[in-house]
Amino acid sequence: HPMEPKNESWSFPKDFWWGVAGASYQIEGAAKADGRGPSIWDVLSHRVAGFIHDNTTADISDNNYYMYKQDIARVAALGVKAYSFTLSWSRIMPFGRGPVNEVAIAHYNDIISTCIEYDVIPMVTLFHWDLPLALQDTYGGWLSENIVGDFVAYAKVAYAAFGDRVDHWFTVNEPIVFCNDYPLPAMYFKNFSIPNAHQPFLCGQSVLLSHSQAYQVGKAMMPNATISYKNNGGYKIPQTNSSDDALAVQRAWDFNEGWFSDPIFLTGDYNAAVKAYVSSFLRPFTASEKQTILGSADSYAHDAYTAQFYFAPDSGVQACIDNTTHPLYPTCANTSYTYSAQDGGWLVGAAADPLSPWLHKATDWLPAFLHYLADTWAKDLPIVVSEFGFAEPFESSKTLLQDILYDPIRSSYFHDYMRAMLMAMSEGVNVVGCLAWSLYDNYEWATGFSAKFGMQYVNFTDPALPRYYKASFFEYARAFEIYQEK
Ligand code: GBH
Repeated sequence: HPMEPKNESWSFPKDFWWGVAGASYQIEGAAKADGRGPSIWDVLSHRVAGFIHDNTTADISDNNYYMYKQDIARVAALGVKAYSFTLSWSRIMPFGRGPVNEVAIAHYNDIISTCIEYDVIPMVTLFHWDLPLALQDTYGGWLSENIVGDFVAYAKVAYAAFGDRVDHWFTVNEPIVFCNDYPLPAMYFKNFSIPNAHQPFLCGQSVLLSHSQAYQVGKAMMPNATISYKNNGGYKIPQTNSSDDALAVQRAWDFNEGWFSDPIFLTGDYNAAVKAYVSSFLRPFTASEKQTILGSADSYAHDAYTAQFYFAPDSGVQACIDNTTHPLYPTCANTSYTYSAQDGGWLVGAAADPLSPWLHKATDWLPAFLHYLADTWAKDLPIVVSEFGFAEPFESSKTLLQDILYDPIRSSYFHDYMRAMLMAMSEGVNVVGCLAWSLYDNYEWATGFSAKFGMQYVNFTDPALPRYYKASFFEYARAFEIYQEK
């Protein structure tokens, strides 16, 4: 990776795009409208007792399905250059495969035309966790390689319908997260008698095959498009300089980012650590599959929110054992890591369970993080920060509108994030765009509506669901007023 200073002016180049992101199930609502088929998230939110922290569903959420025109207008009004959204697979293909729902195609066509009308670049993700229920019921969803053909067929429908106007595509969002979510709650989804400990890796295998084939098909249909997938994970910092802690950090990279990025960016196959774990139960990739997987991305896209400290357990970093009796998947991925914000002097976000606050304002580590991604995987490919954002502490307990709209910690997160990104760019890291999560408060998966990532507040108690800009949105926009080359 050539480390020539490329950007000594500490400004974003003219063609740098900064945007905002949201995802289908989290924002659309209209869960039963216009022929949408159910997804696994309809089951998780409606049927699985205790699964959603505040017992809410996303049946209505931001009602973006009906309010997208004003949503895009509000984003454009602040000068935002890109809008990243997801297609709902089960809206387009209600059964995950077979008939295409033309009403859904017309809907997304209008979202895309509206973006273009407002001079906002549309960026499309094909899959952000809301798997068509029919595919889960029929063959276990991502657990089965049957999904590969169905995903590629769905991708083709999307490319054919939208590829004339959409140049930026992400196949899947955060496979580390949705694959580790297997097994799904056993009472609510058919049990295919696959050991729990194997399920995440069967999913990972299907993802690598699906992504890489969808990439090839996409490039054949849209030679000028940029196609990638979204990685995720915090920067991993060793707690001490011991060799055991260094091993713990490497283990974490290997079983998280490296699980997908090593095959796609480096070798066409799993890294040695993952391979040792999966070889007894996963078939090896064929030579031609490896060839398809290797290089199947035009950029390195990473959802880069935060950083965490990692350390080895007292017993040292042990070999990963295929423990099929483990109640859940064995956490080969994690060895041990601490969420202790004290170690980094970081502010802690309100994002999750107070016992596992994964989100820290660790923007001071971002330059090192971006260098690591560039040196390890991206090499000469551009880097896209495909999500980043912060949940303002105590926001949920505020009652006055003026207080809700004043979010100084999220504002300083965005401000410092921009500066840290510029620092890395000044040192030669080629970041071409960033997408802030999120355009407004939305359905935060298992946390329901209790964690808020929005740069706009949505009053969910008012049926009109009015939107209001928070201070952080102005701060984000201001960074580009100041730092973007004119
Ligand atoms: C993103 O994932 C998602 O793409 C997006 O949909 C989501 O709204 C956004 O983050 C904000 O959360 O609670 O300690 O068990 C970021 C990666 C993976 C981080 C799951 C939180 C749960 C950690 N996320 N993780 S914990």
